[in-house]
Amino acid sequence: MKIIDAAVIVTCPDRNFVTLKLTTEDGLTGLGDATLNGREMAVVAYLHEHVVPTLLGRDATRIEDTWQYLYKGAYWRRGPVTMTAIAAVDMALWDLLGKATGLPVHRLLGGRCRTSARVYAHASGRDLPELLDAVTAAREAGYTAVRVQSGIPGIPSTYGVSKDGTPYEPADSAVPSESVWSTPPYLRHLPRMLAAVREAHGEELDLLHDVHHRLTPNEAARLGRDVEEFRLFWLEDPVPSELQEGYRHLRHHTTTPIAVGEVFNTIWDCQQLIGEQLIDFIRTSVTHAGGITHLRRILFFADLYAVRSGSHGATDLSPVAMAAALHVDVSVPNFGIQERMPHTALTDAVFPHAYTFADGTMDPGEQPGLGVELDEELAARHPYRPASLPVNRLADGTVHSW
Ligand code: EZ4
Ligand code: CO
Repeated sequence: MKIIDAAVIVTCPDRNFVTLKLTTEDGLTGLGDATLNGREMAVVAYLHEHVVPTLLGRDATRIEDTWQYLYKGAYWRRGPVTMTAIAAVDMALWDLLGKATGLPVHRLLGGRCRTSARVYAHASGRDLPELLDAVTAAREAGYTAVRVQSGIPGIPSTYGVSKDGTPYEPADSAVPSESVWSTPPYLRHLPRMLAAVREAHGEELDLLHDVHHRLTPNEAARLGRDVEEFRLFWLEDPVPSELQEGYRHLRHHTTTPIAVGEVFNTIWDCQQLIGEQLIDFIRTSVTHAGGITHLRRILFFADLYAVRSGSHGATDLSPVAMAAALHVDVSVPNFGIQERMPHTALTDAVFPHAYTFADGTMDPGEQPGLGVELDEELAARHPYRPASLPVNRLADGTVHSW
């Protein structure tokens, strides 16, 4: 099953997506997501210049060998651009193998371990009443787990909160916009916010919260303790994770479950966090951590240490990635939960897909391969628009983690 063509398709159906499309000599096509939010064209260049020429003529069924070739063979290893490019190839090869064998990818991965994948919704509000309404809407839509974020008194704009009712999209400007941050009001606000949500919505709903890398290990330890009584499902990215040993301090001070990993690209980025049992959930995504092949390697390693999956599922991962994540979710033993931010109707029209949502869960479906197609004509009518993630500063101008 020789690869005879590799096309890189960039489209912006309400937001930017990069898709790799491989074609084999028998006319089968496989899709992979290569979207790296705010750095799309860097991956496009990597694919065009360094990956596509090595794919032509290659046997599409040699998935592991192709992964090793692109990773070890490249000499320069790791990093988001490289690993996203490798991920796209890997996803497309699994898609092709599924189509060639007539099997959905989850069956190639060993078959279902569960009926479907539980997902969590995002709920946000500029203030608490708006947040409580958003949680109500998520529950009415069937979700049993909700990520809660709200505006913080004293801070002009906050990460994770949508503006004027439109779906949250942080990549809001060609040149990065700037936001302002202050940790003390946040640390005061969060326990109050969670108390209000518990008061209004009771104890059964699973609650998650994303700190987005903004605290020091000691600030995070204090926050973890302060919110223990609200029994979070997880506290996400409390500390910038370049400092893996920073999580040891946090871990020793709180039983609040910790989720980390959406910015990781390889198993080596989370080796210590998992091996020392410093986290409860690993959030590596299929697109940014080397594809289905490498994500499974991370999850099997995590299973040894009772760390469960919590795959990143923001709108900046395309429907191809969502499908690939769901095939992994239903087939790994240590699935935890899957993030879901619904794509717009236009994005869904560009990427018609077999996966479905019902009763707070998603299912990859039973179509051969990943179960996603790309409407190239519609995609071409929505060309790339540069968009960057914001940069964050403290009030005195110091650059802070966003
Ligand atoms: O900010 O995917 O948990 N989800 C997140 C995301 C990230 C974006 C960055 O591109 O933190 O919304
Ligand atoms: Co996050």
